[in-house]
Amino acid sequence: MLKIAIQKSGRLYEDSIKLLKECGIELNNGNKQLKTTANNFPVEIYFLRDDDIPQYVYDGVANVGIVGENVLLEKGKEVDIIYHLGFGKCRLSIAVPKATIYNSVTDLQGLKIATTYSSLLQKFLNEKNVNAEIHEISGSVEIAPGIGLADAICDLVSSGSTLFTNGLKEVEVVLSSEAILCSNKNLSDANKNVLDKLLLRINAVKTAKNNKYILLNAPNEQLKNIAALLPGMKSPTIVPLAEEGWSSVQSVVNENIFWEVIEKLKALGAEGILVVPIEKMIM
Ligand code: PRT
Ligand code: ZN
Repeated sequence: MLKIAIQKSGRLYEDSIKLLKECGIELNNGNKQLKTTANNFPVEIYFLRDDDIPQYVYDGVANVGIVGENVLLEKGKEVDIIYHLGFGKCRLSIAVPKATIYNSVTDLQGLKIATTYSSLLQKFLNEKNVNAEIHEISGSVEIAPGIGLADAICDLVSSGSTLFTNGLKEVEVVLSSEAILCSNKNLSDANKNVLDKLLLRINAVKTAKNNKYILLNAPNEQLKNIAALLPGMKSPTIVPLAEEGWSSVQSVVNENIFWEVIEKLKALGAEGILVVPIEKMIM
């Protein structure tokens, strides 16, 4: 049984559950309990505060965990990061009141910075050779400058609207973060085996999301050029159409180069282009 720790509630909860579901893992009986099992995969899911997940994985109470990289690195627990999951994206940033003149990191010298991430902030300041006073607080960091508690803050930012509404501006990024899957360093062979199966599924889900299935009609004289644009997983499938001189081309195209490829395909005379989402993709 592979024990997986996920956040009990909060920003990572929904995406963690969704990922397990997309991996075909059906959890038993709801979520508001401490733990649950799946009826079709040998895992046990522990629902925990995100701050506790690194410790639990380190201790081996859970074998693996889904947690923000920011939390894991702040706690400094020696566990392996095995997958960047692509959700819960944010950055740990330093922000100062809008009116503060800020040119470079040396402007932080001597300031008082409020944060819940004192360890990551201290590391950043050391790397930059800046001496600043870290004031550790447990929450509502963004109001610290407004109430005279600090000159600057170091907190998580995603859209930036919290900083904006509190009259602050982002001046340094300490860390870019997203949810990660981390693992205890000493997994049993049986658990390694389950983890490998889980990783294969996660990979299939994530790769599918980054790719689209594409079907189009191509004039035969351009088939070579069009096929070169669509290498797909091995090579494109090419089938002759009933109409002489035309073929149907089917392949897979990466999201990152998608529009660029579409423009080129059109320029080469491709017609009737259909783009279809892929549910799972196993390379
Ligand atoms: O109860 P528990 O301890 O488990 O949860 P929590 O309240 O400590 O954490 P939670 O659920 O708020 O966040 C969990 C994880 O989500 C974090 O550790 C990050 O890895 C990730 N994440 C992604 C974020 C954000 N984006 C985020 N924007 N965590 C917090 N925020 C907060 C930020 O602290 C600030 O208050 O949102 C505000 C800023 O958001 P914007 O959009 O206004 O910039
Ligand atoms: Zn927390």
